[in-house]
Amino acid sequence: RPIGVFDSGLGGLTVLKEIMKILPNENIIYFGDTARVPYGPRSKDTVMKYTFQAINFLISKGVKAIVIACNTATARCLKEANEKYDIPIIGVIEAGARTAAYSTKNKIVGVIGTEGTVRSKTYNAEIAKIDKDIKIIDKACNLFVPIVEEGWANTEIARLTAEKYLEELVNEGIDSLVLGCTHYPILKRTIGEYVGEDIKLVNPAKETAMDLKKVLEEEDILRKDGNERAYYEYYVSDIPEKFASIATEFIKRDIDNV
Ligand code: DGN
Repeated sequence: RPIGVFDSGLGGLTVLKEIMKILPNENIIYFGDTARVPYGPRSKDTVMKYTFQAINFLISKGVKAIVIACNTATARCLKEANEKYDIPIIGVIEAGARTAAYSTKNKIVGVIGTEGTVRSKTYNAEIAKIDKDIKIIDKACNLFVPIVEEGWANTEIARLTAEKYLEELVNEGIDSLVLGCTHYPILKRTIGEYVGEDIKLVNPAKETAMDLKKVLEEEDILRKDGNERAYYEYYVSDIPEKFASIATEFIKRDIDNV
């Protein structure tokens, strides 16, 4: 049976990419709610309603486990999803929080994400579970998502925007920065150039893929090396005009079976 990967739109393809690398044998069904993106500014109830609809859709496709690749949806309703459904459902925040908590040396961590993610304080709570002495400086970086979708990740506009949002975090002395939104790994170079080499950028997608592997092993539902190649299917609730260009930017490979 396949794995389901869900995101509010196409940003979750950055997470899918990491899952494909770490679990190359797994069949995957991706669902992006492109008709209703962004989830960032929406209320908890609305994000939960949309997320449960997405989970129901993936379950109707026969998935054995689900990754909520969206930080906003994870922040708003991962807990509720796990209470409601029987199959394993994991989000992206625990993995990102854990990586940041173990990588910081001076115990000052930056967290950036959408309004919904930052307001929910889910990263803060997860980091505090590991080490309550870690100081967190968080910031909603609302312009990053449209900048990435416009294909401007490596431009002067992106650099100036990064400076505007991140100056305060750098001045506060963070030594790790969680890229707490699916789109932000695309800005890694621009952000890295601005904050400098001494600040570690944490991409929760990588650790999430490792977590997924662990869950599949524990549940004994890992797909063993088969003769057949893994298949990937993509579903979206709307085909945006710029679907192809945005999708390839996120996943760096051709997208078929949409
Ligand atoms: N996928 C969302 C997230 O990771 O928070 C970003 C896009 C959005 O819904 N605003």
